[in-house]
Amino acid sequence: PRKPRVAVVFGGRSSEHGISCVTAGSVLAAIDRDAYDVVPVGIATDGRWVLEADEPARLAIRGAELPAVDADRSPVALMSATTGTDLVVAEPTAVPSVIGEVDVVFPLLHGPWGEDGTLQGMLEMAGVRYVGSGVLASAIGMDKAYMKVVLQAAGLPVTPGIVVTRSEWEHDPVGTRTRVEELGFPSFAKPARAGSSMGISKVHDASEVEFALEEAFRHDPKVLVEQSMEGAREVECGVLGTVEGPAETSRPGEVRTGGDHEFYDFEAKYLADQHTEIDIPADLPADVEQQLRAMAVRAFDALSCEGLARVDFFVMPDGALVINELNTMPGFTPTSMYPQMWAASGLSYPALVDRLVQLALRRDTGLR
Ligand code: G1L
Repeated sequence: PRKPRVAVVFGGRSSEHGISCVTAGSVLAAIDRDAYDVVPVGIATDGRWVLEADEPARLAIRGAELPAVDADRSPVALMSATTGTDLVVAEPTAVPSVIGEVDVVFPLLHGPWGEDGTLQGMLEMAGVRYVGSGVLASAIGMDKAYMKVVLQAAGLPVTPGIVVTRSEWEHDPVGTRTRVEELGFPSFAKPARAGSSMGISKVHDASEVEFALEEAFRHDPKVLVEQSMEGAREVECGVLGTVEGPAETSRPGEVRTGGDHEFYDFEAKYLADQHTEIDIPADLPADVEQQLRAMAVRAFDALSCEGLARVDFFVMPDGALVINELNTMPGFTPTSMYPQMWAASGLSYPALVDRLVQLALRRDTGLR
């Protein structure tokens, strides 16, 4: 029988274009070529889908320079191996190179419009299996405000917070300010939907509310203000789906940010920053680790996640656990937290990639 054809789709029209390309380079280098037929598909920053070069090395970081998809390469059309549906229709004038039927898409990006769930929806419509969470979990995973609602409804401990919209701030600045003050200081103002940690700032007192909200509104008209969990440690946990039965968890890892970094920012997260130290496995009492791992699976299930998720916790000085957030599309280079936590749990990066593709191949598309 022919090998399953895996399309690694990356790039995209989001601020995380470069990170996505670097991640694709890692996946392309690690995926088992004896088991799969691999096709690299790039989405340029202008939204064009192209057949990328199968050269993992080209997609590496050079100095501080992030790689990008080459929009001048030939346009590409993907077709579902199950339904025969064309996935991408190039401009009418372009003659796309049809790469043939695709069995699985490995979507290494946020949705084509910078919002998650969109690409997953397109794949659902066409009947193509894909790695990772479906439409709903991907969309919730992208919206910190809805994520809190869902986690809280499942009885999981979350950081107290409020949602502030730009229109509320414009029409009722006094009322908005009061709500932020009632939440207490210090707090964090965060864009509710953003691919990364950009636009987040710490609000130490009432004098900083305006600046923090304006800064966050630059990224999203919906902002979440959350109490700062002072004195908490930041501990993350990898969750990985199984073919049957409950999802599995990795050993947890701790993220320690240096003094001048008020939060685990974009740079620290993606570009191996000197100010950030990671500790895997995290130094936690056995009972706290056990509780944290059980809670990570509950969070994964609360959002109906599939495939994988990274669940981020605050561990309070008394050992109490609070969920900070869940990421359905975590950093995924071999040095990123999620793959590192699995490596420390006995699952190598190539084995992790293979497990995710295998889970996707077994996915029920509802067809046939
Ligand atoms: F497909 C997976 F496995 F679900 C998946 C998708 C996306 C894993 C990790 C990611 N991560 C990224 O795409 C990114 C962090 C490089 C940019 Cl959002």
